[in-house]
Amino acid sequence: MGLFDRLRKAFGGQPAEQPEETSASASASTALAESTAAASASAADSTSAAAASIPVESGSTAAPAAPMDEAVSMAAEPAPASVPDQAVAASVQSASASAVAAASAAASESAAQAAATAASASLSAAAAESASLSEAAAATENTGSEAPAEDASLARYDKGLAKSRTSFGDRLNHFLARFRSVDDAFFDELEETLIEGDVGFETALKITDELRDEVKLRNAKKKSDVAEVIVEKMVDLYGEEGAGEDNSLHFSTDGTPTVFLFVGVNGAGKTTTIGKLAHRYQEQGKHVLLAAGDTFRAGATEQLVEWGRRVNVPVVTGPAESDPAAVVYDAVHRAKEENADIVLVDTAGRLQNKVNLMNELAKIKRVITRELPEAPQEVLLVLDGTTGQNALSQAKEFTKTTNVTGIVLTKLDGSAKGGIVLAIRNELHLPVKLVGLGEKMDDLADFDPNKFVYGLFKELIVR
Ligand SMILES: Nc1nc2c(ncn2[C@@H]2O[C@H](COP(=O)(O)OP(=O)(O)OP(=O)(O)O)[C@@H](O)[C@H]2O)c(=O)[nH]1
Ligand SMILES: [Mg+2]
Repeated sequence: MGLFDRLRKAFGGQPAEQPEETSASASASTALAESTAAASASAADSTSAAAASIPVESGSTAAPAAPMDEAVSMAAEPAPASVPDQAVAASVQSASASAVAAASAAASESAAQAAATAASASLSAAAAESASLSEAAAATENTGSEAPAEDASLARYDKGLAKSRTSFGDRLNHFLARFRSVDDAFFDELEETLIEGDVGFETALKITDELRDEVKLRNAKKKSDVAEVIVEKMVDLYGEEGAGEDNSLHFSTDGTPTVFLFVGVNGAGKTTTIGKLAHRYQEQGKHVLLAAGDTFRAGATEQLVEWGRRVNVPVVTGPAESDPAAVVYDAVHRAKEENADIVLVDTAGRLQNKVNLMNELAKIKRVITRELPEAPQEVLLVLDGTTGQNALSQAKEFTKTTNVTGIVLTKLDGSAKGGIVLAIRNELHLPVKLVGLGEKMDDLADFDPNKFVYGLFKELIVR
């Protein structure tokens, strides 16, 4: 079973045959439209259009939406592990809808928390049905003290991906509205639509090629059938490419301090991500140190020091324009002496030129490994999620010279280019490990691939 079917099984179902589920499904669409309305009126229109227009052709019947408080109370009852699929799916949908509605309507904190917690519990139950989803559930359990952040992230994913979802759904709908028959011109245009949707060039070609055969094979003529095959292909390809992918952050195994090195072009969000992560580990009671390895840009050290002050974590600094590797050496040395748990190393996004930057990063890495042979446990490439294809080219550039272990995708809260996640996996084969969902210290979430892809294609998966 491909990822598409597994997600549909976990999150969706057959609305027309199951009255209860139909109302849960309708409430999901309603909640989504409401949440988007809060962000932008025109976006809400197109989101409901995207939610309505494709399923209408598939023959699903509209049903009155469940009142929001009813949906919340449904969500408040976590599904037992052995409940049938349909019930789980209904419960997941309503819980997810409630979480979005509660968050977007700025309802009381506790309501949002309750809905998110219930959604997470139901998700775990539903996840037992599929291998990849149960991995996600296991990862959630393993995070232990990070669990509350994980729960709250469910509502944030929905909200954070609203723009990307609308943008992609719109594009697909506009495209489908233009074609009359499934011919060569159709596939050429589809290819362009997918590239514009930031799924990546190679991915767009691959999907279109596979689609030619699949559409013929299934004799798909109706627009809704073709749309389904398109999304199914995208989700399944994403699922296949992610087999064995490890989205977790790695820590030292021998009791020595863990070191995470952050790299990426200027403005991507390195310093901000370090501040957020420092906050996370500090809250967990870990001994955290920050290393101000960007001595090049004026104000960069001060920016990290300010983050350190805000989240109550010490920062190791050096004079302006001094050797960044010396600052990092000091930080690692201090971490060893103090028996610190984790060192987060900031680096410059730009030096005199690209070669200097790459050489500098290599030198910093050597200094770390000389002091701590297992470290750095992570070299995290920070990419600005609003830049789409540009982020992908940057990533290709960095990975040529630096041994990147994972991606941090920032600014998803304001991005319409969430589709870049498909391209990162399919073309770079690097795991996204963290996502930035705002500028504040709590606006960072562990990346959950299945929740993400569900958030991106929600209306097209849940039918
Ligand atoms: N909305 C939003 N803004 C973010 C996010 N992450 C970072 N930013 C903002 O992006 C801007 C640049 O972030 P920095 O952390 O300074 O980027 P940097 O990679 O350290 O940049 P240099 O130090 O110039 O190399 C800041 O205004 C941040 O507040 C995010 O997840 N969401
Ligand atoms: Mg910085």
